[in-house]
Amino acid sequence: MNNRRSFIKKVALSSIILGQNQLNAYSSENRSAAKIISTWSHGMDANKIGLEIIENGGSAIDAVEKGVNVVENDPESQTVGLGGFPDRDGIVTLDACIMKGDGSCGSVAFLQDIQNPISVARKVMEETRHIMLVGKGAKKFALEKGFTETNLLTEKSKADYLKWLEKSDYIPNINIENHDTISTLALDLNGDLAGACTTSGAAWKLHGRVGDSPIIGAGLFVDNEVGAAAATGWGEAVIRTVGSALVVEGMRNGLSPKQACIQAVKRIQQKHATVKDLQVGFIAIDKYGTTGAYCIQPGFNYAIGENGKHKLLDSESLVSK
Ligand code: SD4
Repeated sequence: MNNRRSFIKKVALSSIILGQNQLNAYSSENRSAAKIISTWSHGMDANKIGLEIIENGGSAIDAVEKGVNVVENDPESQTVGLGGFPDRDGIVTLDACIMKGDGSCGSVAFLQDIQNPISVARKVMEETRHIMLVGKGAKKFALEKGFTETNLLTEKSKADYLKWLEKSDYIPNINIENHDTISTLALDLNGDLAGACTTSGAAWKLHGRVGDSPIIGAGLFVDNEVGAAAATGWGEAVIRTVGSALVVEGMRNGLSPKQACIQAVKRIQQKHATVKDLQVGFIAIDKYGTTGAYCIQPGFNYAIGENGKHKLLDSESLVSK
């Protein structure tokens, strides 16, 4: 080999090695120790439990499940689990899904009388060859796995339902009864990502309606190679645009988590004649622990936990205040 050729080869090789080293340095410098992000103010409660798990070396999947369990168990939270608003027939039906960064996932939809749908979804993921169970089958599976039957309709939600029945208007209120799904995303010390999304869905929905929250790719998507994203808000708009997968693909193509959330919100805008009465919010985290969020209407907030501390942030929105 002539000298010039061998010199060029050596330079090319060393720059590949240097490039790789720089990349590694970038990864480790940018990797947050452990981080968790959740939708809405009740995300603070989920994050407190979840962050403790990952900061003590536990897994992201445990953090997101145990975190959202807190909100599912809270009767005051009228959009998730126990105390969730019923559908227009007065029946509480729950949707949830869970996903790990390696692509494993589980989901339940139209589940009734079981307080912790996210934990049932985790059992579907870990103990079956399937991804999604719905309705009676999901409940049967949950009971077989030791979950107990619970009346989820609290006196408070029943009273709200009876009041709604007086007029039976079906006009979703932005930022009120339709948009408090708890979605939590976590990055653990091992560098693994996981996400969970659980809800009683849109209040006063048609009996049988399923939203985006149990649909992998719509309500939630997680990929260890890139990042994770989750949605809250009007599920029909999120399903139509495969919202959370779109956010993750945006990050895969080089967008920051926030830019990727903006892109997904703009896609929703493109696909709807108007976003005047529509609220959707996205949260995202990349594999280095950088987080971002974006929504259509002002009023969406999200919680972040890292380094033993917690904060609640207002999301920027497409529509200005
Ligand atoms: C749904 N995305 O069922 C959910 C609604 C939500 O509190 O965010 N609910 O469409």
